[in-house]
Amino acid sequence: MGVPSTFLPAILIISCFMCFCPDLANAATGVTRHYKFNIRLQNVTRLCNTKSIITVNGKFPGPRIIAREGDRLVIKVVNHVPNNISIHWHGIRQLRSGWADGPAYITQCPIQTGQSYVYNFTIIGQTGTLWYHAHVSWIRATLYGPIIILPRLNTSYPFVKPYKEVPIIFGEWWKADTEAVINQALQTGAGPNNSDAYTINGLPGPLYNCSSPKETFRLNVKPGKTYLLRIINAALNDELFFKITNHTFTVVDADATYLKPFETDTIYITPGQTSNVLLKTKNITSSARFLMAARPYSTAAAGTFDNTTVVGVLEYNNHNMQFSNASIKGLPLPPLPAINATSYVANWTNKFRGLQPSKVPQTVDNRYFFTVGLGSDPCPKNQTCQGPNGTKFSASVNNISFTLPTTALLQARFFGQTNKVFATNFPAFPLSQFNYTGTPPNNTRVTHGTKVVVLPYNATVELVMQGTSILGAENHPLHLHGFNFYVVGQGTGNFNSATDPANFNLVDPVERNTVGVPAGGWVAIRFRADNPGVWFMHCHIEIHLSWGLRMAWAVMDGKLPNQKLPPPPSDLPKC
Ligand SMILES: *[C@@H]1O[C@H](CO)[C@@H](O)[C@H](O)[C@H]1NC(C)=O
Ligand SMILES: *[C@@H]1O[C@H](CO)[C@@H](O)[C@H](O)[C@H]1NC(C)=O
Ligand SMILES: *[C@@H]1O[C@H](CO)[C@@H](O)[C@H](O)[C@H]1NC(C)=O
Ligand SMILES: *[C@@H]1O[C@H](CO)[C@@H](O)[C@H](O)[C@H]1NC(C)=O
Ligand SMILES: *[C@@H]1O[C@H](CO)[C@@H](O)[C@H](O)[C@H]1NC(C)=O
Ligand SMILES: *[C@@H]1O[C@H](CO)[C@@H](O)[C@H](O)[C@H]1NC(C)=O
Ligand SMILES: *[C@@H]1O[C@H](CO)[C@@H](O)[C@H](O)[C@H]1NC(C)=O
Ligand SMILES: *[C@@H]1O[C@H](CO)[C@@H](O)[C@H](O)[C@H]1NC(C)=O
Ligand SMILES: *[C@@H]1O[C@H](CO)[C@@H](O)[C@H](O)[C@H]1NC(C)=O
Ligand SMILES: *[C@@H]1O[C@H](CO)[C@@H](O)[C@H](O)[C@H]1NC(C)=O
Ligand SMILES: *[C@@H]1O[C@H](CO)[C@@H](O)[C@H](O)[C@H]1NC(C)=O
Ligand SMILES: *[C@@H]1O[C@H](CO)[C@@H](O)[C@H](O)[C@H]1NC(C)=O
Ligand SMILES: [Cu+2]
Repeated sequence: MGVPSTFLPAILIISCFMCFCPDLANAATGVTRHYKFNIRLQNVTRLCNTKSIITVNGKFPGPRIIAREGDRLVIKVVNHVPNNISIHWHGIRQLRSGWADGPAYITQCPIQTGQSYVYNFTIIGQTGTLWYHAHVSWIRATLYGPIIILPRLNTSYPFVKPYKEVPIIFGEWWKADTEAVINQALQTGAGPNNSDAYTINGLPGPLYNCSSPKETFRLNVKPGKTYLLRIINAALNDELFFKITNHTFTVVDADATYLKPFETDTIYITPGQTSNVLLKTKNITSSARFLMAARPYSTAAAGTFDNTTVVGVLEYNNHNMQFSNASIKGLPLPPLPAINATSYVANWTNKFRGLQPSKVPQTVDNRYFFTVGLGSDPCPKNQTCQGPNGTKFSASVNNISFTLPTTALLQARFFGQTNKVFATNFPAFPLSQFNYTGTPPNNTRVTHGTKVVVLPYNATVELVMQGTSILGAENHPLHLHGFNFYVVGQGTGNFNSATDPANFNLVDPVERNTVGVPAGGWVAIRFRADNPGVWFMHCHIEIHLSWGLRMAWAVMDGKLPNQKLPPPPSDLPKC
């Protein structure tokens, strides 16, 4: 198992997903790895409740994709469920392969029931942990899994070689059908029902009612070894703190880019972010157990989000010891920061520095200032709405709540049907200015539209994203498709264009694909538009995305042949 997949039938490759493919260490680099994703319903029981969920190959969480930097991935996705499906390979740059990016109605029409689509792309210049997830409605609630990118052959990590590597994927579980939850919320205008549990690798742990001992994640470790935890926040709506009692971590990577390592006892991670951290185990010779726990960071009103705690167990020298919920509940919970610990989050973001010599653009061709935040829409005349003051919740960027088109933007662009599908006048600055982090104006009405920003090929972009306090200041983890960006600055309150840029880090900023716009603050990023296509940018809190906190960048082709987007594959789904 794990030899170049071209030598093996697909069925053998699938059985390899759950092991760690030891032979991959010797496999050539630059190979093509084939995967087949059958999207199927699967009955899964959690917390005494059995539910039919959408899965990849019947697995929850989905199977691991393992590749080396430089490899090509060819993933055939076959839709056997009643819902429309599309899959996003979150964080993969998709250089000149925008047709494989995945967001429904942005780069492709969804894969309809009974149809299939082959995602075909290479991994260029990225090593670490990324992930895949469905990118249509709330299907990603159960359809997600890790993408593990190993260094090129004969290249090693810039840190101690880990003894073992372990994915740690946080998720969010509803007993109800999540499609019903989001459809009801959009219909009534109210916030969605809270989730019932958080999960670690699909398991909620013993602090929830009716959790069976099998529903707890257990990590068995040996003493005195270094473990690489590949952490992914796949939760729909919640940023999380994560901690293990009496242990510390060394953070070495964020969103598949290397960091200047730093120590911490508490990880903070937003939906959409990934991070590799080293865990050095203690020199304990007897058997011992420690709790690992995660719970949210939020500044939203109490009751409007799931404030429960998921725990798993770190077990030393455990030779299949008997496991009871009671024995686990007796262990001390690691002391996590307060749920509203905004200062911890601000400090955390400040610790991130890129390891490699930075390619951050030193000069800027195009500057943008976007407000991001919540808002509300008036209730339709013949309806009663359950959002704030009888309105419907909404969310926007520069006061525009983005409407998904009925055909994919990238197809429209490629086939010259732009005018019918989207407008190119997305505003570079807010249309009306106000004290974004002060008392909001009483008219929070937003307009709706399908508008994009057009960028010339290779333009350097600086974007300041300013959080607003409309309906409450919250952190918004903004995710950009098709690029990594450099986080050059952040602050609280309103961005000051006269004084803040002087403090930008243009030396060693972190390079990533998802960054939190701080609650009641701002963040500044830079990137180079070197990837032709149409690239979605959105809040990775799924309910904010559903409410319209999303927009797109249309990056034009360059002059040379290798600066152009190739034509779409022949099996690209149609609307
Ligand atoms: C799930 O359970 C239901 C009810 O028991 C059953 O009808 C259905 O066939 C099951 N689905 C799968 C995929 O096993
Ligand atoms: C994937 O893309 C490459 C490069 O365009 C092409 O050579 C190859 O045939 C494609 N593979 C499949 C299965 O579509
Ligand atoms: C864990 O840390 C606490 C507080 O620092 C300490 O009292 C306790 O002895 C430690 N337990 C173990 C098993 O290391
Ligand atoms: C969680 O939220 C509920 C409802 O607002 C509240 O009663 C409870 O105290 C909160 N629990 C924690 C741990 O914050
Ligand atoms: C956090 O919440 C607590 C109550 O749970 C409150 O006393 C405190 O003022 C809040 N802190 C911040 C920074 O909002
Ligand atoms: C944030 O960092 C500052 C400066 O290092 C420190 O004084 C403060 O205690 C930190 N706050 C939190 C919540 O960690
Ligand atoms: C409200 O009116 C619209 C258009 O007239 C109609 O499509 C919709 O079904 C009505 N909704 C309700 C709840 O009556
Ligand atoms: C609802 O309306 C009242 C009275 O106009 C106002 O004081 C309050 O701030 C509004 N609440 C929201 C959430 O908009
Ligand atoms: C904006 O509002 C905040 C919070 O009320 C206040 O502290 C700040 O002074 C205001 N800024 C301006 C420029 O009015
Ligand atoms: C909204 O604000 C404007 C001016 O800021 C004021 O004239 C108007 O009365 C306010 N409306 C409500 C409903 O508070
Ligand atoms: C992109 O622009 C930079 C200058 O900003 C230039 O050095 C570089 O050659 C350009 N790259 C391409 C591929 O055009
Ligand atoms: C699936 O997508 C097609 C094409 O956009 C659309 O016409 C159809 O209504 C969708 N079906 C469902 C069940 O959402
Ligand atoms: Cu958001």
